[in-house]
Amino acid sequence: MCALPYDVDDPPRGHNDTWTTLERPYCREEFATWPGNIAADPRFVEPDADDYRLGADSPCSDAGIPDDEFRDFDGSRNDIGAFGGPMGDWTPLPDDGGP
Ligand SMILES: [Ca+2]
Repeated sequence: MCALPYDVDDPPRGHNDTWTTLERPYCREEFATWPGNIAADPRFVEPDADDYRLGADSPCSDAGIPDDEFRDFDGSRNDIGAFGGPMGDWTPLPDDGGP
C-alpha cells in the first residue's frame, strides 16, 4: 500500500503515463487507478538521443486531458507528455554538454 497525501477518488491530477523501468515504481498501482492514467511504454521517438517526442504508435497520443481548453496546438486531443497541450509546440534547446 502506498500512502498518498490526497484522496484517490478525487486526485489533483489524472491523464498521466505512470510507466517506468524502475524495479520499484513509486505507487504505480495507485496512480494507475486515477482517471485517465495509463501505464504503458510511451514509445518516444529516440530517447537514447534525448528525443522524447511521442512516436507515431505512442499510447500517450490523444490520451491527455480531453477538455477543449487543453487541446494540442494542432487541435487534436491533448497528448500526455511535454509536447502535449496548447503550449506543446516547442523545441528543446540543443544539449550544450552541460556543466
Ligand atoms: Ca494529440
